[in-house]
Amino acid sequence: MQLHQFRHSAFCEKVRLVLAVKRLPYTVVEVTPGLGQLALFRLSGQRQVPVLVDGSEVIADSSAIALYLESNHPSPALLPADPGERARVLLLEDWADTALAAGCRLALVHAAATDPVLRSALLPDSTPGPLRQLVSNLPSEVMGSVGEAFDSMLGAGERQRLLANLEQLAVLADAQPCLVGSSLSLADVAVAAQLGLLLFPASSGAPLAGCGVSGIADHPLLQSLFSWRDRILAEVAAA
Ligand SMILES: N[C@@H](CCC(=O)N[C@@H](CS)C(=O)NCC(=O)O)C(=O)O
Repeated sequence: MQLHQFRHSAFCEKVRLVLAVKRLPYTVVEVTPGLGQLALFRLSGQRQVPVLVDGSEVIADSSAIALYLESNHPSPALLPADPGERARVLLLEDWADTALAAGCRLALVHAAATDPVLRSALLPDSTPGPLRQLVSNLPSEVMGSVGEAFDSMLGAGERQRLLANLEQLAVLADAQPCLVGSSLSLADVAVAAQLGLLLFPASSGAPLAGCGVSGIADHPLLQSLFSWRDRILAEVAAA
């Protein structure tokens, strides 16, 4: 199988985690934003990553890919057999992919506007050195006003809502090792993948690993949530 991806996309991380749990071998095709997405459009009829190619099958969208892998490689299962638990997993997956994803993405973009290390590290690996340098050296006055523009997108209310939801998630993760039932599910994988935008895990490599959105990555009430996330990633790696 081939996974067409952006390395630091949370939706691509979600698919990599599903592939790892199921111990499926695959190769990665790093898509260049812009030009590379034209080729992706020709391949899949749309321009977003992730896209999985399995022989003649071309599947776009992380949830569609997860369901495809679940039906073709059912063991180990990431969707519970019990209908009630399965419904809770699918609802949590959808929340992670929509509201949580939007909040995490805006929080990260806002943080990158004011943090040159984060900004440069998030550029695709194929970015030429001089351009990378230029982006990281953008004057702080310019980036400050970009930060203000993002402030109006991620208003105080949005940030408060993200924080409130993360605090509830921390309570849930403190109460039980997995979000639904007693074993790892697609809900854990989808949530863990999005949390990677707020505090980059070790697998992001230098210099991103350990970097994150200040005020969230270092929030005292959320430390147990990030530890839970690290435990989920360790469980996937050991699968
Ligand atoms: N619902 C999709 C969302 C995928 C998505 O938002 N992909 C982003 C990267 S994180 C993308 O390809 N953005 C480029 C674009 O929209 O042109 C999924 O679950 O896979």
